[in-house]
Amino acid sequence: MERKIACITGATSGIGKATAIALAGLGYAIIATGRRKERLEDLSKELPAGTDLLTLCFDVRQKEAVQKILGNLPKGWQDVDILVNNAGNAHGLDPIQSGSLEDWDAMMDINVKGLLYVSKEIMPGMIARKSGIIVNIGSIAGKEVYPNGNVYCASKHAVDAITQGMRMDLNPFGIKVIGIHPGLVETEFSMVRFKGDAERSKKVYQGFQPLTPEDIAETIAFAVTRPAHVVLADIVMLPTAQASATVINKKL
Ligand code: NDP
Ligand code: 8X3
Repeated sequence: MERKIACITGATSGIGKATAIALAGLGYAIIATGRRKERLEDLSKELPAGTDLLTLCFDVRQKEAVQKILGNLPKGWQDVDILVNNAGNAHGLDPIQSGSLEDWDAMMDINVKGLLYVSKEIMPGMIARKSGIIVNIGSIAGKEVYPNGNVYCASKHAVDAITQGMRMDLNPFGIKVIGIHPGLVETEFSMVRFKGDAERSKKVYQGFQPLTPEDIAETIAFAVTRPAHVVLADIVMLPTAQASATVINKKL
């Protein structure tokens, strides 16, 4: 049987790494991307023995690098069956009047434009083969806006809109497009948002049980293994203690 290939962006930590492990567990050959080379090199030790792995080190903001690397995948790696657009982060949590241009650029360039650059390289093969699955990692922040979330929420609302648009435009080609929108998942996300402030990051997940990256990965694995005629189009996934972006039952 011909092997199936899953490409996961942002596979060096959190949800992306857990997804690489979960899909490798289903027998997929894995293309794992990210900027941290050492993390990519270490990934092979965490995947099931015998997993075919291709690691690609690049920044999704760098349009030319994305085109060069994903547009010229090595022989045997070109027919990507599943693309998981996961690379992304929040940068800062500030009122709109005091947010920084650097943070705004990072969120729009990585979460929105990076997802588009990557998809642009992978979609043609799926269209030609009339098959494929694209999983876009949105957020509860793409369904609601919360105080100080402004630009991060905008970037994730854009991911939600792009996901809906992809589902329509790729519909004639039998390509499934799945939006996954998690609430609070304990990863390196808050360390990035709060620029390495470990105390502040830890507090985000205190007093309740957050989701784990493995919870999300398990759901992605379930979603991509539905029968050919079924698409789980849009999944909002919250910790039980979370009722909305802002309503969290914390027992502190
Ligand atoms: P992590 O910080 O643990 O992981 C983020 C991943 O994205 C890393 O692998 C990182 O790799 C990669 N990444 C970030 N910036 C770039 C870039 N410029 N180029 C290439 N890769 C990049 O966070 P999560 O696992 O939590 O986040 C994954 C996705 O899930 C994001 O899209 C996030 O918005 C979303 N999400 C997270 C939630 C949460 O509560 N944690 C909830 C809802 C959605 P590297 O640094 O090596 O480049
Ligand atoms: C990550 C979840 O609530 O911090 O997208 O925006 S939240």
